[in-house]
Amino acid sequence: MPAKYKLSYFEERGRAEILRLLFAGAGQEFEDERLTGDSWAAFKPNNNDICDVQFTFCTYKDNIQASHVLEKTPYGQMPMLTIDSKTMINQTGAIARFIAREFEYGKKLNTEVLPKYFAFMAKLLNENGGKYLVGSKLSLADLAFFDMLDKITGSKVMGADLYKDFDGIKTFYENVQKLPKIKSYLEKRLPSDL
Ligand SMILES: N[C@@H](CCC(=O)N[C@@H](CS)C(=O)NCC(=O)O)C(=O)O
Repeated sequence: MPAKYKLSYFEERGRAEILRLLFAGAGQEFEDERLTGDSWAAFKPNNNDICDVQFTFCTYKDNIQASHVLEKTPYGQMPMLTIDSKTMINQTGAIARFIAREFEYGKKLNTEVLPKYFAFMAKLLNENGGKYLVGSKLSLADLAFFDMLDKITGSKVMGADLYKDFDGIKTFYENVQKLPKIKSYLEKRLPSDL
């Protein structure tokens, strides 16, 4: 049976909006619970006996405990995602990553969104001679595009075929890497996963 999702947050878009958008973009139904005043006060714990707060991801196997525990949010904050009335996830980033994984956002980005975007960028590059996006020297546009490529090149989610069908974009990426001032910066910069 497909899972049932309940997203709890205040009436605002706030931190929950990216999560609502992720569900909407995946075409996935979810209960969009909006809490205010007393209903939030009842959901927010006033002591630490709710669940093991060391964990962002709490699953309750015991139904009696679950029905008691699921009346409250573990950290006393929202957004909060409840799955099948038995698993609660809090922390916006953790919920977003969970939804993206569940609905294969990485895959769609790679197979559907990126090729369209790359085709557009390849056309721009081509029309401008292939080396820079605008004009005849390095600009903000080039570095913004380079930075995006740099973040996704080598990403496991994007896959090894990232530049398949887009030689011009690969060449652009490598050319910017080789520009002497950029090269010397890249050689010294600190490692980072993001
Ligand atoms: N680190 C948390 C922060 C969550 C947070 O600050 N939630 C606020 C609303 S944006 C909240 O629940 N405030 C009500 C309260 O603390 O009683 C996340 O990223 O989800």
